[in-house]
Amino acid sequence: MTDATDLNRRAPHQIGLEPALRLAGLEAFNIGAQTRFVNIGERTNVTGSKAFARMILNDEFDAALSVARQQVENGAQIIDINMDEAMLDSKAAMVRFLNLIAAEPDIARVPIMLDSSKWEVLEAGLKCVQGKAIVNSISLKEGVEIFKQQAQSIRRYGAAAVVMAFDETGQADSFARKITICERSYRILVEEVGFAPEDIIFDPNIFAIATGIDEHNNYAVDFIEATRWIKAHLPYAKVSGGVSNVSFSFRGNDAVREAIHTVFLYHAISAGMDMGIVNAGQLGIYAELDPTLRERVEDVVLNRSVQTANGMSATERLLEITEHFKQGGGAKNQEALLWRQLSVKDRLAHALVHGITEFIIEDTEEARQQYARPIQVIEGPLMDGMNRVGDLFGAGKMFLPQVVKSARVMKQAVAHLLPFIEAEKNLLTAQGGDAKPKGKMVIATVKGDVHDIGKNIVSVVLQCNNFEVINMGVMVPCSEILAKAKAENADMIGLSGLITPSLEEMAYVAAEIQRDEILRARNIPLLIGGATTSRVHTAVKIAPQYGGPVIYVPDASRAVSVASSLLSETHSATYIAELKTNYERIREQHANKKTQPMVSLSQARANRHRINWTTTSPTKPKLIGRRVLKNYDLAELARYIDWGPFFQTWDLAGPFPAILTDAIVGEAARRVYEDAQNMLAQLIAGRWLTAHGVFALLPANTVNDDDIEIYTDETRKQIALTWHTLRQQSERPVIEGPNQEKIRRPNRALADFIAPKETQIDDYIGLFAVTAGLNIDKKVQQFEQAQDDYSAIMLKALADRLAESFAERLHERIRTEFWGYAAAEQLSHNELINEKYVGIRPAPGYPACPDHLVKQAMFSLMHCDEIDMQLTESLAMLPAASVSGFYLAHPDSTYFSVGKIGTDQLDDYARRTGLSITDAQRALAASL
Ligand code: B12
Repeated sequence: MTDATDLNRRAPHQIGLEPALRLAGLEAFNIGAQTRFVNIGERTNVTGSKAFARMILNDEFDAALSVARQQVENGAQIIDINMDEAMLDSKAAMVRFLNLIAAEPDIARVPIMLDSSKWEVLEAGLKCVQGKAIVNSISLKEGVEIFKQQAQSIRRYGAAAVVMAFDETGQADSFARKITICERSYRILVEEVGFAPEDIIFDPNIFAIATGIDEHNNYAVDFIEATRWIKAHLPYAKVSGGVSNVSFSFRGNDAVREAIHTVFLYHAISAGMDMGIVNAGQLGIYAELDPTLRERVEDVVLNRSVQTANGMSATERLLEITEHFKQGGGAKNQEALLWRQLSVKDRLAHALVHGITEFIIEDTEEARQQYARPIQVIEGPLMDGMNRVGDLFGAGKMFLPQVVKSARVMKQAVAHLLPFIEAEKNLLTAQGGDAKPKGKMVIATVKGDVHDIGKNIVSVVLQCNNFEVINMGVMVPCSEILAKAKAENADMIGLSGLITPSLEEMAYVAAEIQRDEILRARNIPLLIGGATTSRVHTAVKIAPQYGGPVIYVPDASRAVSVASSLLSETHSATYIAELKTNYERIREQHANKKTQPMVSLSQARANRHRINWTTTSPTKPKLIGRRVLKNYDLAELARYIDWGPFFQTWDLAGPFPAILTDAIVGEAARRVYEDAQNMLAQLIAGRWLTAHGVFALLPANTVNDDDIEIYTDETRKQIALTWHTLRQQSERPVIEGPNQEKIRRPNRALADFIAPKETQIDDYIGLFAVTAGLNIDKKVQQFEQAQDDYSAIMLKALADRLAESFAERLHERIRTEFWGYAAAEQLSHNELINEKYVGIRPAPGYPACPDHLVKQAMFSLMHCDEIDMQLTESLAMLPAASVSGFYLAHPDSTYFSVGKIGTDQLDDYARRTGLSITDAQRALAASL
């Protein structure tokens, strides 16, 4: 073996900066000697995740992106991307996915690990990835020459490399082979290729242990020891590995696998392992593992020889107890109440972490009697428990529904203590003993917007983390938000919104804060969140209105770290400075962004979607006119629920029903789903909500290219409503037709799907508005008064689901019954969700019709007031759980995105609608 000092001498000169593995996505990420273990997200890997592979194979890149996003949100600091699947064009898939990621700043901020066994895939990836990536992997497998060529390329592309302990004779499985190959690779790379040693990441192979084959027993030890050796002898090199391999023999027993990963990492990290591809959901806390399990797992991982009377091996001893720990197994259930034997402090912590309210009052009372003052119960055990919840959430080890449940436990405990605290309030004030919150935020959904859930979730999560939150509710005018922030001496203002008109209101609030001397002088931070907001919009449109910090916050979990950074005494200044530089860069990138080539409106119209109207005869609706459906059967609607978006509300990403068995969020998803089913049953039985709907089926024709005239009756003389649709103006791609001819994709407008007046064909259109949110307030208030935000949020989420399922069910009845153009249709639940029916129901605000204005005319045509639905000044609908839209029946009709439009279309739209250019600009702001 080489003398290590030899290599040490060749270590690069130190010029001030300690050499670190300097990676970057949009943001820099340096891994140096002091960096703690770096976790690499493993779920965007088709070989490791069946769900991800399915998405890619089905061309569902949007869903695949959400997997990447979720990993980053759950704390992955690097994401590993692998497209090595036999049925795929791996190179094309890699390039496409990387390009999609590049357009998502929330994902692209972290560095990418390009993972493939094919060099051409890795190189294609290197060509399009931004920042400094890692190539996973190269090795001596195909000989020195190829190894050197690949390393030189990687060096030219400026990436780092994972080097497998693999040579011409195979993969290294013993300590000796691992270190021999790593050392040889290191020498070639550093001395012959000129590769920076800090850019080398060794993967000395993690293999499965406890397989029953004796030769495998030392695999974990070999890896750990090789890691220790590499860190001591190969300066600046890093060590990584795929952790889940180690526990492969225990597939199907997540509890034991988790324990093995935890123990293995504990020892490997102590030996110097820098990073690993890990499933964060399968990691526990070493110190908290069941002692018997930990000991037996440790015997296996460290290959300790154990002396037992019956001569059992370490593996057999572990196997002996695995059934007992199997998740959901009987033994575990029997143990479920063992925590009741803990001390009261530990019981409170357990209840908080596990969201159990069952014993919270009795435990809080017991604690109160032990402490001198009731406030000490909050400051002591309860805050300790909540801090633990905060840490676990921050580390991606707890998920949103669980945290909201923890908050419910906390609130109930605090509610129990409040009367006692009140009773000694004067005394307390004199002693200055109140628990001091970390900071205070005034949060509101902006004027004209009714979206509640997102903001409430953020409030709960911040409160869990000891921030004081003043939640002003929905539709709050700017002046009230500013006045409240001053009156409360708030440290931060938070704004939320769901629909595009709210974006403008947010920019207005920012400008008003700038105008307000007091708030401006205090440099009060403004946090922006909600479905339509984005980092780019915040940087480009909102932040320039106000000189203080303006921050886009994508989700509740991020809200805590943002708020903490903003208020941190030590690093808020750096944080704000970095933020400003970051947003400045986003503005520059946005300004320099290549705009998609556009065609003129007349060219776009000439390239419309053409329908041969001479061969088409629209079905005349069986019912022409308007129909009101009051008190719709909730049980019927429940059967039509699409559960997919429900999990999104709870920040759990993944397709339904696969999410219920997902390795990371599966358990949290199952629980929240079960709670939803229970509440749904109660809600139906107790008629907690009222659902009303209205629809109208009317004669219609397209006029002047893009306008749909909707007539009061079959004479088609009197216009009830003209819908001014918008047309795609981006230059459309040319594709190959069925006979290899070149076809340009059309520039669509929804008006293309209705027969033009000049064809003299009698065509029809439908309009609808449905709500499932009537009378919700009473029950929500009951929950809130009982300190039960979890149930309040759950009820709103269910009302939203029912509103959407009402839209689905009514559309089905329109097709089969009221209009009857698809009378024989019989589609399954999944087919409905996958829109396998004929026709569409575009809703104003959705991408095919981004203009919200038409809702005014729709509401008056359908007399929505009769079903207690209203519009706000920003055209949001009340109740919040409501949907409105149109029905188009032609088989060609399809959803699309209008995208950006040109000024010629803006002018034309203003002329057609009679709006001023300024008003038209405001209405179409999101499309300009
Ligand atoms: C579920 C949903 C609905 C539900 C529920 C809406 C509701 N009551 O809130 C229903 C079916 C009722 C609905 C209706 C409509 N919807 Co809708 N809907 C969605 C969907 C699919 C998810 C939104 C959601 O609830 N997410 C979950 C919550 C918890 O997330 P969130 O609000 O974003 O909050 C999180 C973060 O943003 C952040 N956050 C939020 N606020 C704040 C504030 C601060 C200070 C901080 C720090 C953080 C923060 O933390 C939260 C928790 O993590 C989105 C598409 C999407 N994928 O986002 C469209 C979407 C929001 N809907 C849209 C539209 C157009 C509508 C309708 C107008 C359609 C129509 N014509 O009927 C109506 C409007 C309803 C109304 N009352 O006016 C558009 C809005 C864009 C636009 N052009 O305006 C979207 C974006 C769809 C799209 N791609 O076009 N919708």
